Amino acid sequence: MKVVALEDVLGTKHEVDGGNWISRRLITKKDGMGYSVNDTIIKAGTETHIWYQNHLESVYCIEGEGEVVTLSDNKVWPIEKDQLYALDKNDEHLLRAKTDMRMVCVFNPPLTGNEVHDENGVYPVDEG
Ligand code: 9YT
Repeated sequence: MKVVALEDVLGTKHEVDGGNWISRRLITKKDGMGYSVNDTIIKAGTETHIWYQNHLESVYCIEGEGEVVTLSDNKVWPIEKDQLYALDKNDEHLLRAKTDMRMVCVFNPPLTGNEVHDENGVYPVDEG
């Protein structure tokens, strides 16, 4: 087994600044788990368009509050500490942070660790 501390990732290439968010990639594809795990801070007052067409993601909010808007139906989903949302249909969405939000994000398939969103809020498929 292994133990990964947040401080092991801070300041490395696996601490990725996406502008509206900073993602600390704790478990990535190379760890061979079949999923990846990030500890992500979403910055207060931001709105981010996200559409993971190539990944499923579960997002567990452990600090802060905000909302998700699913764009297929314009439904607003308030999210607060101790709630998880699962993008089980590759849902295109807006993520709005009212306060700083600290999120534990699990991706299937796993991120390689270096991804930032493209102009459509997408991460590419990892062909490696
Ligand atoms: C919650 C969310 O999807 N934030 C965008 C960043 C992403 N979770 C990541 O790469 O950690």
